[in-house]
Amino acid sequence: MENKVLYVRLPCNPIFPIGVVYLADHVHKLFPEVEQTIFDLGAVPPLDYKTALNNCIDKFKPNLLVFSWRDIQIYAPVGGRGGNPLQNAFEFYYAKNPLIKLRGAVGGLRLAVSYYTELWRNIGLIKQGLKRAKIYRPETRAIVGGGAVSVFYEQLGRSLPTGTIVSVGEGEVLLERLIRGEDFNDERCYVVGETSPRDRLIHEAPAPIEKTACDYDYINSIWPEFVYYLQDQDFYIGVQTKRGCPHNCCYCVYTVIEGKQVRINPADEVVAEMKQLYARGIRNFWFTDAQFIPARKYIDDAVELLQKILDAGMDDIHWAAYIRADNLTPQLCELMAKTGMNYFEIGITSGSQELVRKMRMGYNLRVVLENCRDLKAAGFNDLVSVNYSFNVIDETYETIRQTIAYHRELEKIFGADKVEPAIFFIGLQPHTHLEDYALEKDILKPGYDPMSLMPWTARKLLWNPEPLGAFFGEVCLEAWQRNPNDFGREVMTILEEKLGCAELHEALSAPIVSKKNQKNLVRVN
Ligand code: B12
Ligand code: SF4
Repeated sequence: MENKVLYVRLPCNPIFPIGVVYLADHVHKLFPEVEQTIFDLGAVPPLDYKTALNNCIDKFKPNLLVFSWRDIQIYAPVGGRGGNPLQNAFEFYYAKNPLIKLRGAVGGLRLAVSYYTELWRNIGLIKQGLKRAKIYRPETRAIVGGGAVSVFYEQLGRSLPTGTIVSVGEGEVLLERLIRGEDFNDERCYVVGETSPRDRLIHEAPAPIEKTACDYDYINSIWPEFVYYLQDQDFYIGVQTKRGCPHNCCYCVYTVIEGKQVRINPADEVVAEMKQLYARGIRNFWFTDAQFIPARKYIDDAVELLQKILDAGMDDIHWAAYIRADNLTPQLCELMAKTGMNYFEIGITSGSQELVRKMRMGYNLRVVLENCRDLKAAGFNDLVSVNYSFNVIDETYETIRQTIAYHRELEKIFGADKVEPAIFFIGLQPHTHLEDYALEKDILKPGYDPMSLMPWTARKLLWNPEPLGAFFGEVCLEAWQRNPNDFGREVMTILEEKLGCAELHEALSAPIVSKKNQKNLVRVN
C-alpha cells in the first residue's frame, strides 16, 4: 500500500508551525506521489483535541504519523500558559511575607499541574493517534521530533509507545530514509524499546541539505487551516534563512541542536519563499534562525538577502530576528532599517564584558554599542529587546553595576522607551556547558531529571545560585509589586537604587585573567 504521511503539530501557542511545513515540503519535492496532510493542534480548542485528532486519522488513514512538539520549558518573565512561572517560583522561594510565599506555592502548584497535564496530554495524544491509525493500517509508525524533543529526547522516550522513533534536530533526511524503507539507525534518532540513544547523540552533526523555497501552493493544498495564520495582520510568519550557530555560549543548546556548521539557505530561495507569503498578504516575517548573523563572515550573506528582498519589491514588510549585534556594518544597518526590521532581540546576557567572556558568549560589548549607534543613525527607530540573565556565573555587585551602566548607554542610543530589558533567569538545559558546570560543582547530581518541576529540582534548574540568589529574588519580587507591567525596567531601576551604576568604561573592559586563575567553565566539546 502507498505511503500516507500525517503531520501532527502538537498543541502550542499560536506560533507558525514552520517545522512541519518544511518537512512536508521536503518530502513532497522528493516523493511527489506520497500523500500528505498537516494537522495543527495549535489551531484547535483544547476540549476538541482528542476528537479532532481521531476525525483526522479516520479520514486520512495514514501509515506514518509525524508528531512535532515545539516547546516544553516555561520559565520566562512573561505570563505563560499557567500564569507567570518566574514570579510564582520566586514568590515561593524568596518571599519573606508568608502570605506571598503561600501565593507563590499555590501558583507554583497550579503551574506544576498545568505543566504535567500538558506533558501527559501530549504523550496521550501520541499514543491515541498511533492506536487509532493502527486500526486502519496496522503497520503504522509514529515518529516524534521538534524543538522540545530535541532538548529532552532522552527523557521523553521513557513515556512513549514501543517502536516510536524519537528524533533529534532536523527531520528531513530521517523522513526521507523512512519513506524509502532504508535503514535509519545512523540518523540522530533512536527507537523506543529497541535502541537506546547513543552517547552524545545530540552533538552529531546534522546532514548538509540545501534548502529550497517552500512551495506554499502545495502546503495550502494539504493544510486547510493554513489560512488561519494569514488572517491576523500582526502575526509573524517564520522563514528560515540559515541553520547552525558557531558559538559556544555556556547555557545554550541551539548551537548543539542545529550544529556549529552554519548552512546558508540561498538568498534567491528565501526571497522566493517570502514572495509567496507576500502574495498571500503576509507582511510580517520572523527569521527563525538561531542567529540571523551568526558571525562576521555571514554579513555578506545577510546583505545579499536583504538587498534581494528590496529588489523583489517587498518594501512594505516588517521583520524580526535574534541578532548578534556585534556582527553589523553601516551598510547592513542601513539595509536592516530599509527592509523594515522593526524588532530584534540581542542576547548579550550581561553588560559586563568580564562576565560575557566567562560565559563564552564571544561578544565584544564595545562593538555592540558602536553597531547599535550605526543602526540608529541608519533610521532604526523601533523596539529592541535586550536579554539579560543575571547570576549565571561569577556575578558580583560590581558586575551588576556594570550591566546597569551598559543598559543606560543602550537607552541613550535608542531611547529608554525603545529598549526593553527582558530579564530572564536561565532555565538550565541538558547538553550545555552550564549543565556540566552544575554537575562538576555538585549543584546537580548525575541522573537528575531535567524535565522535573518538583520544587527541589526546579530550584536548581531555574538558575539563580547563592550567594546572590536571594538578593535577586527579593529585587524581582519588589519589581513585580511596584510595577508588574514593566517588570524588566523596574528591575533595572531597583538594582540601580540599591547598587548604583558603574562607569561605562568599567563595563567594557575585561581584565585579562591568567589561564590558571580563570574560573574554568568546564571542558570544550
Ligand atoms: C525562532 C525561535 C523562537 C521565536 C519564534 C518566532 C516565530 N514566529 O516562529 C520566538 C522568539 C517567538 C520564540 C519564542 C519561544 N520559544 Co523559541 N525558539 C526559536 C528557535 C531559535 C528556532 C525555532 C524554529 O522555528 N526553527 C526553524 C524550524 C524550521 O525548525 P523546527 O521548528 O525546529 O523544525 C525542524 C526540526 O525541529 C525538525 N522537526 C520538527 N518537528 C519534527 C517532527 C519529527 C517527527 C521529526 C523527525 C523532526 C521534526 O525538523 C524541522 C525542519 O528541519 C528555537 C531554537 C532552535 N534553534 O531550534 C527556539 C525554541 C523552539 N524555543 C523554545 C522556547 C521554550 C520558546 C518559548 C516558550 C520561550 C519562553 N519561555 O517564552 C517562547 C514561546 C513560544 C510559544 N510557543 O509561544 C525552545 C523549545 C524547547 C523547550 N526548551 O521547551 C527552543 C528549542 C529553544 C530552547 N533550546 O530552549 N522562539
Ligand atoms: S549566539 Fe545565540 S544561538 Fe549561538 S550559541 Fe550563543 S546563545 Fe546560542
